[in-house]
Amino acid sequence: MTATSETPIALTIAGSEPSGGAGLQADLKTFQACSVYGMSIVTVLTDCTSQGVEQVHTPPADFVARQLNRLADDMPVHAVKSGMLFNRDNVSTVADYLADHKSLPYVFDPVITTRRGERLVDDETQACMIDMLLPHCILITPSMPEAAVLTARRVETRADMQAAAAALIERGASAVLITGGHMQDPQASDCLQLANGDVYWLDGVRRPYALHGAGDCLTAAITAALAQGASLKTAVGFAKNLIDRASARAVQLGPGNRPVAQPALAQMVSAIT
Ligand code: PXL
Repeated sequence: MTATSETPIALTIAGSEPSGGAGLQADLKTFQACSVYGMSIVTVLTDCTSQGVEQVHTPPADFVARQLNRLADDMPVHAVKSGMLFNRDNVSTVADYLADHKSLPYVFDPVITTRRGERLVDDETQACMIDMLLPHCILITPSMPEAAVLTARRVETRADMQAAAAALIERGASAVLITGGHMQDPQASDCLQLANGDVYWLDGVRRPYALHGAGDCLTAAITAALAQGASLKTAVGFAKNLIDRASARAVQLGPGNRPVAQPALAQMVSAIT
């Protein structure tokens, strides 16, 4: 279906995260704060809390495809992001959808490691992500550990980030944003590299506490801005500014990592737009 409607609509294809700091719940809250109508396809159910994920439950693959196909026939979509896809079936379902919607801006958050760098997907699923999803995305947004796994190289310094981004462009990505939250540096700078080789550093402040879901909210804010017609560079700059502010006001809600200040997001959007 061709995207029409006055109302910008963004879709997240992601996992359920009950504590609401990450996953599709955080995506929907971010879309809402950015004045975008949010829709969600649930890929997996997790038992995630502020302390992390212990178990993942996968619905039947044909039901994920069914949700996506019914939605595609029902309402327009102006931008889409994917989060935790977890298995090969979900990856190929998303790839089929994207092949049918070639002009739809797609932000690919490759959720393949935990915050601590532990692998969440097997080698086959990871290879399918690269083969099937990378060619469709307007932007891929790995963290430093994810960029290291995807490119099989060390990603510890700014130079490493730039080299890993170039390697992902080489493999077919249109643009790469490597988030710098894991950098051993007082700054938490993200590296944006475009297909023409242009590199932009987006500076942010490292917080003295661990965050939960900051990357999800960042990619959701990028997707929301794209749904509203922003250029990629504008969308990334807006989202980085927004999530940096929201990270500064992250509150300890559970015993584990802190979600960004979601209730204040809408007010922060007004302050920067
Ligand atoms: O923040 C990555 C992430 C994405 N999606 C789901 C998650 C998590 C991290 O815990 O649970 C469903």
